[in-house]
Amino acid sequence: MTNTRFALITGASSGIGEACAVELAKKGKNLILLARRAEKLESLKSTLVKEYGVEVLVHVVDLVNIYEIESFFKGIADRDVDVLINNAGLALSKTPFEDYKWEDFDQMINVNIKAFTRVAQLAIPHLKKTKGHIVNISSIAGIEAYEGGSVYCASKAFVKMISKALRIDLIGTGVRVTDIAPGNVETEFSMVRFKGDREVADSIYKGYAPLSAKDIADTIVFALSRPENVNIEYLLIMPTAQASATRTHKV
Ligand code: 8X3
Repeated sequence: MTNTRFALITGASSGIGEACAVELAKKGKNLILLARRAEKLESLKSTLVKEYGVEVLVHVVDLVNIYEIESFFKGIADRDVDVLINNAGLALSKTPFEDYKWEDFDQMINVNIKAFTRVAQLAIPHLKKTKGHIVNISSIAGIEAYEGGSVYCASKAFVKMISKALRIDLIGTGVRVTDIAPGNVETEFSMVRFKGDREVADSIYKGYAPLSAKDIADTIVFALSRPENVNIEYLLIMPTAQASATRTHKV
């Protein structure tokens, strides 16, 4: 990891994205951080610049708008990006398929599938130039469907399969592709899914030790720091007390 190169992180203002920004900054990595929330990005930037002396560029991008993604990439055309952490994604609600609000399906498809795909596509020329590394964040939901999870689970299966396809399409370029699939990580994820219902959101993480965003970020830093001939292709990471998407031992 050299100093003129940048790691690009989507969904960088909280959770796994923010933790990746922190852990990479600790390693001296320059960062390009994307999110919707300007204040959170600015405050993260000032902490990272002060604490670790890295260069941090922040961009407020609404990933639902593909034109904003395209215009962002035009703006960083002369930057050397050698890491993409394609992290932005969300679940909205946990509801039987037929009762789901279309707007929730639409939002998940827009962010988890469409934006995810366009970001990866536009990052690839950078990564080919730098022989870089794409880290896609999927989920245990990408390999196990569960009640009320329909489109969210399907969107994460999409991430898993695109990751595999990218490995094939990028073979011979030196670009590495890693799919990190977390289980229960205590972040804003559940507050977003349950639309601000703190009690329900907290109940997801009660009675056992869930993963922290840092646990995932540490693993990502490990994958990124392997020698060039080593591609960690897929890692499923769960709390010790979680054995499947629907089986968590709580006390
Ligand atoms: C987050 C984990 O099990 O809530 O992707 O889908 S889960």
